[in-house]
Amino acid sequence: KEKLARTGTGGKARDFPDDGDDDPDLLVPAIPEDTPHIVYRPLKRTDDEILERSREYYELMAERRTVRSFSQEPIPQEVLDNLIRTAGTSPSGAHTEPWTFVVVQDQETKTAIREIVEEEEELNYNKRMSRQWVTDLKPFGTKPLKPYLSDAPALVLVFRQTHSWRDDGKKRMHYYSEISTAIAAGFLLAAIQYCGLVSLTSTPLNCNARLRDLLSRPINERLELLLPVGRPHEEATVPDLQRKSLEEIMVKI
Ligand code: IYR
Repeated sequence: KEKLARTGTGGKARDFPDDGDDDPDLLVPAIPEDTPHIVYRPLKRTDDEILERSREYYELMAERRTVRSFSQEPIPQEVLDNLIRTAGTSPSGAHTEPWTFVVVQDQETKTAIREIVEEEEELNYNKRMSRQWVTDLKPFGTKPLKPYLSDAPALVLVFRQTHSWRDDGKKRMHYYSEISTAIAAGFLLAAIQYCGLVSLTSTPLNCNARLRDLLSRPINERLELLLPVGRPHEEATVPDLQRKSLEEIMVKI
């Protein structure tokens, strides 16, 4: 009855996540059904503290800028570990944690990534992207040449796992893997900003298969983002952009 109630093609409502096919021997949740629920009582803060913290966090995040020119100064391994730990605290559909963060510090691998991305971007800018798209990017000064990919001390490649496998070898569904991975990437960008480093939110077009192979990732993983992480180059500049005002982005009802 529940399935019939969903309208549209194949009995599935639009907005309904891919929920797989019911396998009669698999109607056992991937996480134990009898998982206990425990009391959650985080530190209680006063309204004044909450107000002060909301202001401070906004001011910190408003300072974040995408940087396209990086210093080669290395960053401590423990910092990278903590950034990825933070990204891993993100919420996810049915707690599937559908992400893998590949952190590349090895110079040869960074150079190999740069070569693949530059080769594809050359085609993107000259053939695959529309003239309108290329025109719209002009104010940002982006180019097919990407020195930051070999200069930045670390590259974080964010992969989305479309599904995984249970211990018994059966397929495990990853519901809402796109939005879950996007939220985790947001946590990561916020953590990078909080600790005082910078990043570039890049989405290399058409590089998925080649980078997945280079980094030996399995076929259930898809590259969503490539983030150089480090300190800005001393001469780094950013375009003088303004953000939309609160009134433009918020509707109060
Ligand atoms: N991926 C290309 C093009 C690009 C597209 C958008 I939309 C941007 O905001 C920035 C760049 C590149 O990295 O150059």
